[in-house]
Amino acid sequence: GVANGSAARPLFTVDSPNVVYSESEIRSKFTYRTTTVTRDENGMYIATPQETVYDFKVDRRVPKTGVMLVGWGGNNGTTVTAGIIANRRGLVWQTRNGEQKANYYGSVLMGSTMKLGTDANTLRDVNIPFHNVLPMVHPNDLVIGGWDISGMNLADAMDRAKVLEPTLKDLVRKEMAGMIPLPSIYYPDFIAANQEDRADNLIPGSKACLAHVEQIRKDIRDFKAANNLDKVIVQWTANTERYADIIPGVNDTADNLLKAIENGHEEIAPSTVFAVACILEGAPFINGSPQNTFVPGAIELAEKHGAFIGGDDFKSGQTKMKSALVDFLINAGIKLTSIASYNHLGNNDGKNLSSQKQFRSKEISKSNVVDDMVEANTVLYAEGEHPDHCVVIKYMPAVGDSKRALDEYYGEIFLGGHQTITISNTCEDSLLASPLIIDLVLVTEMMTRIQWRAHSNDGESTKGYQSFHSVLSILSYMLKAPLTPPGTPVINALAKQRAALTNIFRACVGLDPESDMTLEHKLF
Ligand code: NAI
Ligand code: DG6
Repeated sequence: GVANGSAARPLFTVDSPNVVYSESEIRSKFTYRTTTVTRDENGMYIATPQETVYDFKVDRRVPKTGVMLVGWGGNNGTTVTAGIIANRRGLVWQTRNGEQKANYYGSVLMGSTMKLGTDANTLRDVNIPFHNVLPMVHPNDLVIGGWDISGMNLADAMDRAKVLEPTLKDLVRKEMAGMIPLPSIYYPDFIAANQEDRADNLIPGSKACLAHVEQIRKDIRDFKAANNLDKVIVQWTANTERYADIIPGVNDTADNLLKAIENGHEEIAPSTVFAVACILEGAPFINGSPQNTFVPGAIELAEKHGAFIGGDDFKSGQTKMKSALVDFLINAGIKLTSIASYNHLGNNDGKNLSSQKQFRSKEISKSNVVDDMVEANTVLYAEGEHPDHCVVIKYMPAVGDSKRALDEYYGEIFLGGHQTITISNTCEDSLLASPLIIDLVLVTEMMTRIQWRAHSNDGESTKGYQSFHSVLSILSYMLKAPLTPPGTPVINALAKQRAALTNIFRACVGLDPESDMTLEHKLF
């Protein structure tokens, strides 16, 4: 591994017998405290505190990491690429508001902090950048590449996207003109027919086959070798596909999926072919779009190979607000009874989503995001009761990437009163999504370097270290429809998702979860 950038310089060490540092590792012993609930014969709950002791092992050697984007020439692909170049080179450009410096605003890891603890003297919080909690890759050091069915170079593609200021584009144009997406696979039935005119950079063949899997694997290997990389993470930021039917014998198990690809079955989506190639190649694969890329066979294949996968659908604007606001309202005891969510946008994503089947994929991922919060509040909602919830998306070319999201939240307050909250949210969609792409890469890469083992009660049968589950639900904060290990619950509440990310990172350096009790300020 190559240690580089700010990632190599720790900001703190933990002074505890449970934490041991070596040149290459941080080892921590962490007591995980939970509560198990049962019921007695009268139906009374019995809550029993539980403790499990885990060892965590973090590889401190920061690898040289590459990211390959499927859909590299799209709005997100070009914007995140220009953004990383701008940050790496410390660019400053003129706008009508004055000078603008490159930044990573909108990235949890690069733009937010975590409370490390309380200052021993002043009793004030000591906060450190999230990025410095564990030895992470710095986004400036990422090498970017990828595929697109459009062969346009990234400089022209950035013009096509109409997201960035001309003054910034001028500064990155030369570097981006030399970036040309690799040819990709295109099965026209999966994306809108209105995308056909940009499909000029194709690997031959219009349905799944093993040759496609092999070509993608080779592309990853070649990219890794050409850039002298230790690791490659792949992300789907290509067009939203329609849902694939789940067909027994075709995509329901790992073996059937591989056979179906070999037999050229027409129900295997390009994104699933990419996922399979990445799983077989050992490159983590994240799906930033809403379709069901991870059919059961793909999840089983990832589990079999111990490969990391994550998804689905970047949670950038309307849904991020929703998963924070609904959590707040329902936890405030307000009975939300309807959520009307309307969007219009004019970029290529909007054009693709103007087709019914692709819209349907997005409608699903945008609609299930309040279920866990509603279900958790048994005071306000009877079993099976739900607020009305509808999602509308319209294509309005004139507004380009500047998406408008209009939401009305309507709820019942004290004694039959009502509260109506309306939100109008306007912002460049790709400027919101790009930092999420970065966070997803950084967290995923970090997860490849963390191992754990659980202590058995007798200490004798403690098994060796292993990785986290293949399905990285720790990525939930960045995703609208979080994929979780089969049979485990989906958490949509934004605060819980952030707490999981924060506290897992803390555990890896032997720090307890941030409880926010601040007893030191309350008990004198
Ligand atoms: P875009 O339409 O500008 O870019 C998609 C790119 O994918 C295009 O360049 C297209 O040529 C390419 N493409 C299509 N099929 C491909 C294939 N099989 N292989 C390789 N390339 C292929 O869209 P944008 O705005 O960049 O969004 C990308 C995806 O991310 C969409 O699915 C969108 O729904 C999703 N998303 C975007 C968010 C945002 O805020 N911008 C948030 C959440 C999700
Ligand atoms: C219209 O909603 C287009 C979509 O692609 C979204 O802009 C994108 O999925 C972001 O969604 P959200 O709900 O996180 O703003």
